[in-house]
Amino acid sequence: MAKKKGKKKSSNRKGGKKVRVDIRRNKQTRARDQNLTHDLLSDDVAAQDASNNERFSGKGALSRRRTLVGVEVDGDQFVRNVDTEGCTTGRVTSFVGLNCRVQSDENGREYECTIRGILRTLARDSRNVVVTGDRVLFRQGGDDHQGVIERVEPRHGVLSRNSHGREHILVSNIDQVLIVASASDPDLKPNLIDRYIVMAERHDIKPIICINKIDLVDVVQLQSVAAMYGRLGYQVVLTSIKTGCGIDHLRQLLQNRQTALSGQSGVGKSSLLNVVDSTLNLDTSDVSDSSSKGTHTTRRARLLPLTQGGWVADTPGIRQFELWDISMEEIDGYFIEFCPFISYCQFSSCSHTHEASCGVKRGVEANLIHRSRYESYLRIREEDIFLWKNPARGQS
Ligand SMILES: Nc1nc2c(ncn2[C@@H]2O[C@H](COP(=O)(O)OP(=O)(O)OP(=O)(O)O)[C@@H](O)[C@H]2O)c(=O)[nH]1
Ligand SMILES: [Mg+2]
Ligand SMILES: [Zn+2]
Repeated sequence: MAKKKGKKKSSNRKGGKKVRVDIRRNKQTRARDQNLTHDLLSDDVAAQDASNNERFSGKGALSRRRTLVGVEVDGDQFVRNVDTEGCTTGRVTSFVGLNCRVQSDENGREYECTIRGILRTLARDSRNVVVTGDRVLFRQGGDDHQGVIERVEPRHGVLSRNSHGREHILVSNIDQVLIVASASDPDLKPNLIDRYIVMAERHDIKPIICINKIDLVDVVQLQSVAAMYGRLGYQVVLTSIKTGCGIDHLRQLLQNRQTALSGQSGVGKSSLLNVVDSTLNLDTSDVSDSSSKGTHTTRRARLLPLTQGGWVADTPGIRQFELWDISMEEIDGYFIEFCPFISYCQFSSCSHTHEASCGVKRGVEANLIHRSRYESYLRIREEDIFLWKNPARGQS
């Protein structure tokens, strides 16, 4: 079976380990070669990068090294040992400029935190030192509402996208993605649902499909599409904020989980969250997304606590998510029902498009693979080819 997706990462923390690290800031060339104010105003991620490149001393190209003790997790993340005395655990809920907001597990209060410099030094990628959704250990500062992040715990369920050829993590520790579509106004688009499923599968995050505004149609019309996803093993919930149908079920699905919401503008994501938890009070007439469609300018993710327990991530970047970080060759691996058929393809590199002897195409002809799903596959590939030929479009 030619399943091409990456292996799921499991946390594997073994003993302490000493590592020697370079202290980066003394290796910079010229101080203040970036327009920090402009970056801050236009893009908080770029501003973080800019601040990392700032040089505060006049020592030129001197390099310092320091030994740290900690634990390497899957060879990917280094979790340094910290004196936990006086530290509190918390969750990063958003970024404000260069600081992040952390909600304390201990008292539920929000703290504005800076990031300990050594964490930037240790990070493989300066963009992802601390991201929304991170579980952190922080030390309360002099002011009642301030603190310093000392350590970032190993992440799971990371949603990211490719930005200028580098991974940009939008939000971490996501347990599930709620893919919201609407039965009507805007019309139901299974292709869009499939794109979001591919995104969820790519990141090893459980997708849940929510079809909203069912008050606008005869529910019988939705049965075939709900059954199609149900047969694939995906959970489907049909909802309406007008009739209240499915809302209890949705509330239950979101409880005590960290959920990212995805879906086209206007399908009712904010409206649904408002009825699930009336304290959220989200703006439901926000159409700013449609005007900035395709520009990928918004990079800030926000994590909102639910009264009944659990968190929801409202991320403009996820809403407009396109499959920038997925290569054409791996797409078939994320259509989970294709997998048994791929082994019947004559060529291991089969694209399941024009090849004569293709297991997937035979599966479609025998109605074992739903035609709508196969068409989504073809469409995603086509768009991918377009991006490959027009790489500028893939930059965000
Ligand atoms: N008839 C009907 N209308 C709904 C339902 N849910 C939401 N709406 C309406 O759909 C419109 C858009 O809802 P929003 O909640 O703003 O949609 P959104 O998905 O958050 O949109 P963006 O924030 O732009 O991404 C609003 O006018 C809502 O009142 C529903 O179940 N039935
Ligand atoms: Mg909204
Ligand atoms: Zn094939």
